[in-house]
Amino acid sequence: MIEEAAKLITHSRFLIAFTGAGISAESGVPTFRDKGGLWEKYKIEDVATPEAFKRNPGRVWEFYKMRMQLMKNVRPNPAHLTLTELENMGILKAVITQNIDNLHKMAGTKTVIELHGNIYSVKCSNCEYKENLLETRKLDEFLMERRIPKCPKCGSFIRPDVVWFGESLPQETLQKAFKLAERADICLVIGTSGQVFPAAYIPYIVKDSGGYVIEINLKESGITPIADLFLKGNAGEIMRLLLR
Ligand code: BV8
Ligand code: ZN
Repeated sequence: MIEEAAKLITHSRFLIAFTGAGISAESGVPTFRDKGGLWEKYKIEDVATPEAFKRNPGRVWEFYKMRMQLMKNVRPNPAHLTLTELENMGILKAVITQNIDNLHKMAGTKTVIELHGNIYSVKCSNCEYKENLLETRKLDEFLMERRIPKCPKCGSFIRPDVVWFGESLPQETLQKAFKLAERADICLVIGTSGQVFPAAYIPYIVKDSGGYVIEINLKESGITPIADLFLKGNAGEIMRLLLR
C-alpha cells in the first residue's frame, strides 16, 4: 500500500494536500472530535460562533488565548516537514488546511491556504482593522492583557480572525482552494474527520474532476468512502515512509 502510494505521489504532476487537526496531533496540538478532543471540553456554541462572542466575548477569548498559549511549545512534525520537502521537489503545489495552528507555515511550506484563518491573526468585530500578532511581535503583550482587547481604530472588541461555525469562509480563499482541487491529479487527505463543510468538499471536487484521493488517518473518516487508497496510521510516521 505505502509503496503504491509513494510511487503515485512521486509521479504526480499536480499534488495537493488537504489537512485537518490530525496532522498536528503528533506535535501535541489537541484535535476536536477525537477522545479527549477540544469539543469534549468546550461546547462549540459557547466558544466558536459569532453569537457566543456577542454573548460572552471573555469566554471566547479565554478559549483562544488558551490555544495561543499552548502553541508556544509546539513545533511541526515529520508530516508537516515532508509536505515542505514535496513542495521543494516541485511535486506538491499547495497545502489546503482547516487548521489555524500555523504549523504548515512554520514547517516552511510556501503555498498554504488557511481555510479557517490563523490563530495569530486578530481583527476588529466592527471595522476593517486586522493584525497578525507574530508579525507585530505583540503576542506576549496580548496574552498578558486580561481585559478584552479593543480596536485601536474604532474601539470595538477585537476578535480572533478565524472562521466560526455559521460564518462564511472568505470567498476568494475558498474559490482558490476549489480551483486547485479541480486541477489536482492527486489529493493527500491527512488527519481530518471530514465533517466540516464547505472545507470537506475539497476531496470530492478532486474526485469529480478525475483525480485520485489518498487518505492518511488513524481511523476511517467522512472522506474514506471516496478514498482510492487509505493508509491507516499516524500522519508523521506514514508521511516519513512515503519519502523514504
Ligand atoms: C458555512 C476554525 C455558510 C476555528 C472551524 C454543508 C455545506 C456547507 C455548510 C454546512 C453544511 N452542513 C453543515 C454546515 C454548517 C457548518 C458545518 O460544517 N457543520 C458541521 C459540523 C455539520 N459549517 C459552517 O458553519 C461553515 N460555514 O457553512 O458558511 C453559512 C453562513 C451562514 C449560515 C449558514 C451557513 C464554517 C465552519 C468553520 C468552523 N471553524 N475552525 C477554530 O479552530 O477554533 S472548524 C473545526 O473543525 C476545527 O477548527 C477544524 O478546523 C475543523 C475540522 O476538524 P478536523 O480538522 O477534521 O478535526 P477533527 O478533530 O474532527 O478530526 C481529527 C481527525 O484526525 C480524526 O479523523 C482522527 O482520526 C485523525 N487523527 C488524529 N490523530 C491523528 C489522526 N490522523 C493521523 N495521524 C494522527 N496522529
Ligand atoms: Zn475597529
